[in-house]
Amino acid sequence: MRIVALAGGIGGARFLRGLREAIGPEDEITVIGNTGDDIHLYGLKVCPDLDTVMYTLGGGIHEEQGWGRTDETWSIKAEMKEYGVGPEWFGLGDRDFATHLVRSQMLTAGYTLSQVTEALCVRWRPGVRLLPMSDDRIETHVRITDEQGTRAIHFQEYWVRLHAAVDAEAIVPVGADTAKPAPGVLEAIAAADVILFPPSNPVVSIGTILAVPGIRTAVAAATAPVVGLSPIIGGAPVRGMADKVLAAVGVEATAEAVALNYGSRAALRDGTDEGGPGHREGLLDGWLVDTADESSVAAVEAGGIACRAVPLLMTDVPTTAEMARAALALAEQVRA
Ligand code: FO1
Repeated sequence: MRIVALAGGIGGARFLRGLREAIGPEDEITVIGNTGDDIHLYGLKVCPDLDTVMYTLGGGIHEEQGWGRTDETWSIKAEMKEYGVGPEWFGLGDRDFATHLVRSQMLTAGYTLSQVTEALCVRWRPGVRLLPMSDDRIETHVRITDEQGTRAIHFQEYWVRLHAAVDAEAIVPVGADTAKPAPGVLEAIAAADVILFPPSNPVVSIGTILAVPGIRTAVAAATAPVVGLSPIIGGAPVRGMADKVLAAVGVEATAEAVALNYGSRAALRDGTDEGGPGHREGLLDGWLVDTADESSVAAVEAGGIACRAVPLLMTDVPTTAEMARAALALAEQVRA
């Protein structure tokens, strides 16, 4: 079975580790990774979500933190500080720096981000095919208003420096409108037997991947069932700032609202989805909510999306593998 998963950072990576446990030897996973969180620092290209997936699946992740390398040291950061060179608020460790050096060196030599990611994965052997959503530069910016006025800042500054403490007014994936999907992305979606949306951020992770022209339409038109897992449990994100960025796009931070915002693919199939200006295709056939949100199942189903309530806290790999099995089982149930 060919499984395609769209993934952000920590939540996506942890889900994929469970998914890898849940599948058989003949199954294969292609991950389409978000690159909207990418940031250029010290002349280097840093790809937090691709690296988080690669390190998590490759056994090199700092487990408690969820990002960065295990057994990390911080000499370069301390040296940069002595030169007065920041940003101090973004933690790049020595071991992690090596990844950004190799990536940037290869990009400067003319390789694409897809080629570089493939090369980095030769070391990490993540057990999945990891594709960036695009080889083109895309950076998510967040519009905020604070004492300095209204301005757009990089997503990493919003999240890491400001801890999402200021309201997000708008989310803009800068560069997405003219970007192309990376080689293999549309082909993988078209050839998939199952498409999964892990419990990643629906706006700045999966939403950004879907913002690359062609990807949203390819998912909506895929022959494979599309099943998502809610990143919202009991009205709050399990981790991260999904509530803040959902508010910016006018969506309530509930498992039900996130599903209905992705929309149902049934409308497309039964012809009630007529298109027109501002039209967005529905994407989901199935949706998993946590047992804490069991009461939202009926409303999601009324929206044309098959819904089940199962435990969705990724406490360890076996529990996460159970979630993945539930997602694959739902995909079989909704297969047209
Ligand atoms: N998250 C933090 O909360 N603080 C950091 O200093 C930080 C540095 C960092 C460096 C490399 C990397 O790959 C990820 C890093 N993250 C850090 C995580 C990252 O900001 C976000 O969690 C993701 O971009 C959201 O998916």
